[in-house]
Amino acid sequence: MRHARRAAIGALLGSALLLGASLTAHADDTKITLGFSQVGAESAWRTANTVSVKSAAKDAGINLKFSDAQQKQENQIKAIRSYIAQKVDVIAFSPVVESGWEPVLIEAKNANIPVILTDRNIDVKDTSLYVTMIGSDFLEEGRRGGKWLEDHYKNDAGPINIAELQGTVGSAPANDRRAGLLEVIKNDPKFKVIASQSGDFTLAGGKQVMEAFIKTYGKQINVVYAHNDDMALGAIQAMEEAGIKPGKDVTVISFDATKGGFEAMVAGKINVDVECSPLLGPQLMTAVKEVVAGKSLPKRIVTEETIFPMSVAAQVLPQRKY
Ligand code: GYE
Repeated sequence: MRHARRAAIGALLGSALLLGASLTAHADDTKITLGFSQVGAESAWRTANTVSVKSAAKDAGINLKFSDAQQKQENQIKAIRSYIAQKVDVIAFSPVVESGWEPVLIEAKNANIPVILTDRNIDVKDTSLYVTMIGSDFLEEGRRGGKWLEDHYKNDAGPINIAELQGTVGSAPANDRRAGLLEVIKNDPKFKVIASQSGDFTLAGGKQVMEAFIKTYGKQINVVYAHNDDMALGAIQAMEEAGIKPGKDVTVISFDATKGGFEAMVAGKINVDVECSPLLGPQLMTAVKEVVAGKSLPKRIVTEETIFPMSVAAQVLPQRKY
């Protein structure tokens, strides 16, 4: 009797467990799987972007496959191919450079896997190769930096010599932040870009390039136009080691507006920081869900941003999220 009861309870428990298991399995089946190929871990911006993508995926209940391409396009292409082979529901990636994406995106299209671009844009003729692009308008950011510069020197006859620390060669933010600056200053001959080189968006790269600039141009440099905060911070180190006061002897313009950039502004070493938000995760997850649900999305989703001059830095810093 007791035995029979135990057996009955056992059977009941067993089927309950089975039911539970099948429910979980079912829930997992319905979860969206997103394959995301990140550029790398080159900057504070990138680290904040990775955290944003991972935590937004978790919050949205999306199964995220994440890979870091170490700033190499070939690694991103490999990652995208493996996501295609794994039959993920959606592929998203932040393209390290603008060109060379057609072949792999055609493969994704043929496999019926929608592709979403985040952060950086690509240069393709057939824009049906991706669903939407979520990220900043880097050209506008460059214009904002350029306009601040013009205004800052409006009562100065010049010449104003600019040394440019470029981001990764061929990347959308490097191309467009440069183009935005040149567009603004082109009609004002007192501004001259006397040196331009890539520091690959890293602190070490920015420092190294700035050391070389100082050797060649010394005191001729009036402005450092750094395509991101990490390179600006590296250039600041190089200037200080050479006895130059960043923010005073040399005007420093930077991009991203990370906490590190803000701290340098509070210390008087960066004069202006053009905001570029890395917190794209929530928007990306919304887009992923909408694509899977068959909704049509705008081709371009632009992040809202502003510009922070040094004078507001101390007041704004406590509210910065990255
Ligand atoms: O400005 C830089 C990062 O693509 C907007 O990449 C991004 C840029 C950002 O390494 O810090």
